[in-house]
Amino acid sequence: MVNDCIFCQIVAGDIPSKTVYEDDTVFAFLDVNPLAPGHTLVIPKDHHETLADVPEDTASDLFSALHRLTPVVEDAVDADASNVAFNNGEAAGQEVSHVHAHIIPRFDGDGGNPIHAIAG
Ligand code: DGP
Repeated sequence: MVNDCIFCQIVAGDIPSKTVYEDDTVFAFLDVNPLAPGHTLVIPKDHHETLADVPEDTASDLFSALHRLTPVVEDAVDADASNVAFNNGEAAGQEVSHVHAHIIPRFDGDGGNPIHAIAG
């Protein structure tokens, strides 16, 4: 755990969050500034800054969770599709330096592309 990392504190339960999913290595919770209903963040429990820093077995667990959670999140809010994206590094708009995937539900005709919004 990195003490000044918001997401490490969320995993530890020191900062409250709306938990969507949890297992031994992965944690998922609702984004505090949702771009759409159900906007979910999926993170490794261990602190790694970017995707390249994540050990391969953890990356596999992360992708497996994304694979399983994406349709669940879509169904929960009756979405038609979703954007699944990483802002991978500060220059790409990553504001929290604990690697995280966004699952952003999309609805027919909702317009725009939230990837532009999360990338800042
Ligand atoms: P990014 O720009 O990709 O680093 O996205 C960071 C996201 O994290 C942003 O959409 C807002 C979200 N976020 C930041 N702080 C908190 C928090 O304390 N709780 C929750 N649930 N989400 C947070």
